[in-house]
Amino acid sequence: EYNYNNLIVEVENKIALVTLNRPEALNALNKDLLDDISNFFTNADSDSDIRVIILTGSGEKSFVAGADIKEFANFDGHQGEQLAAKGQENVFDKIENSKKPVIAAVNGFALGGGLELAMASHFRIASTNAKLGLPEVTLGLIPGYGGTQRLPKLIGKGRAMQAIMTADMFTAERAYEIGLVNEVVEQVELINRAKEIATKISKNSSVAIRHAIRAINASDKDNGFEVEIESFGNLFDEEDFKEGTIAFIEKRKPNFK
Ligand code: CO8
Repeated sequence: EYNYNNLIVEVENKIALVTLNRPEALNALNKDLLDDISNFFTNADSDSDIRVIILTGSGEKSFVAGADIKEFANFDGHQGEQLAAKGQENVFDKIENSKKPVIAAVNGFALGGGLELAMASHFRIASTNAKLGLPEVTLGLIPGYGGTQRLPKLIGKGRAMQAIMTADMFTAERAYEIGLVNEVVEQVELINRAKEIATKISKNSSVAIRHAIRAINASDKDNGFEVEIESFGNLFDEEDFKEGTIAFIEKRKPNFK
């Protein structure tokens, strides 16, 4: 019943296992994949066959390696701001405000937009090989899909500052210690464990859970997301952004002035 180009959706026992599937780009978020995710969440909200959603990435290496750098490399400030604003509204906020619980099963790299996707989910578990980080400053950008807002909430402001400034990745073990992920399991066990948690949730009152999500999310709202989008857009007009993205595509280190 579900048909998406870049998502594999398997529904069983009221649990939807949603696999982001662009293995050739380590599941990077391009426009088509973002559209698929957005459409899936719209459909899932009113689908009585689905009580819990698990998000994961295809392959054994990557959850999501970020927004698709090749797709936005020649955007200007206006396009960059639009991209971030639309993405936040149509995908990331939609996930966070989903009526059905969303578990991110982080099976490898969760970088940039990939970590932002995991953070927009209601909670995260990870496999031992997972690596999580926000490397946008290496491209002359900042996180544009809510990362500046959600990372400090989850791990504290000082740790988030350091992670975003250094672009360092957290190992799964470290991510667990600081509360970025709730559990770490071997990769072969990851989906089973996610399904086990989902099954437990699916037996509780779905109307109560819907209200719990709404109440827990209610404490978050201020204008931080707007500031992030505006700064994100401004950076597209800077030289560093051109240098950062071109360097990535040319597989060399950027030379920031
Ligand atoms: N975008 C596009 N293509 C990508 C991306 C990406 N984010 N990540 C990996 N790929 C591609 C590579 O280009 C490569 O393609 P090809 O084979 O055609 O050269 C293929 O996937 C495999 O990747 P690598 O060969 O690089 O694999 P490695 O094992 O050597 O390295 C890494 C894995 C470390 C994950 C490396 O791929 C990497 O550093 N990727 C980029 C990570 C990154 O910087 N992510 C942040 C992107 S910016 C972002 O997410 C902004 C969020 C806010 C956006 C708001 C609106 C846009």
